[in-house]
Amino acid sequence: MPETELVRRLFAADRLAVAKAISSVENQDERHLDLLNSIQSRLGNAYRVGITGPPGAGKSTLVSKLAKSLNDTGSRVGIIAVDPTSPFTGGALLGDRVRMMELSSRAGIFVRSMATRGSLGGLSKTTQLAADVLDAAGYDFVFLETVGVGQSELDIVEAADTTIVVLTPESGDSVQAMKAGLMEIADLFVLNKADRPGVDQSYNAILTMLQISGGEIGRHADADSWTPFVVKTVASEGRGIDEVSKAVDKHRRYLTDTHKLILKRRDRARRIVLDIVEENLQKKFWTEERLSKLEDRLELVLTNKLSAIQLAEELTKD
Ligand SMILES: Nc1nc2c(ncn2[C@@H]2O[C@H](COP(=O)(O)OP(=O)(O)O)[C@@H](O)[C@H]2O)c(=O)[nH]1
Ligand SMILES: [Mg+2]
Repeated sequence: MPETELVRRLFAADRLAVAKAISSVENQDERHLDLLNSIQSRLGNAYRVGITGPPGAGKSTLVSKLAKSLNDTGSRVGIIAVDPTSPFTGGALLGDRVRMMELSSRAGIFVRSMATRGSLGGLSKTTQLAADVLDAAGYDFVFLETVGVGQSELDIVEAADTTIVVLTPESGDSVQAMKAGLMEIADLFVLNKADRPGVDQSYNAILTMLQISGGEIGRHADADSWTPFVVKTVASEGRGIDEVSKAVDKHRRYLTDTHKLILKRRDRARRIVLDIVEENLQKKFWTEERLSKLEDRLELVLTNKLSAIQLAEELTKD
């Protein structure tokens, strides 16, 4: 498909064009820059929601239920699932596939799973650009699902307007979440698997960690700071999905009313420019000559004749 044709069909939300455009940015092929330039004027309408949390917490289940519910009321929804933990193995995958196929059969829902290995450049950048493609194609919501295990995954959800952290009553979930730095990034907590024992303890543990009491949840409408919601759900049965939708909507209104959405998007744009500049500089810097110099001189570092810092200085000096 020639590029102009691809863009035309992308704007018409042609699914094949959407898929091709995402592959193009994912692989950074020869036309991806032209493509990104062409879609720029169409960006900014999609609302981006990041979903993270421990593996198996029910993120995919929640996202698919949310997507269906939003689609039922006329919204078009794009989903990007990034799974850095073995995307092609494991028991959960078959379920994921089935769920995705079921979702993808709806005209207003587009699902894309992104491999993390082999993607060039920063994963968070690739994910954002893929979200841009969906934005340009007119999707009203873009969900970004990722396992909350490391910094790069956190970067992905920070590319979102609203970030949902999914936890379960399973032992230690909230402690793990705190360790992984998930507590700070959540605008909204979903305590999923509320059909399991220990829900109330977990609920209270989250409130304690957030240092809020039940009465304070959502008490922020015109305040300058946001207090995260904690919503209990049974995603597999569709329970609590509407509450999650409402909470996302409330956070969205909060961001809009306080003009924080525009600041967030400004930060995001800055970060992506910084990422790309860094990548470009690296690409330019690592010439064959410098790479071989690095290899040659490493011997000196290993024999303690030169420190790593000195070698780095040598390389960057000329
Ligand atoms: N009991 C129970 N199981 C659930 C619930 N939500 C999801 N599950 C199941 O938990 C497993 C993992 O769900 P999945 O959405 O793939 O989790 P993810 O790894 O966080 O995306 C699946 O077998 C789901 O059917 C829930 O609310 N209650
Ligand atoms: Mg999943």
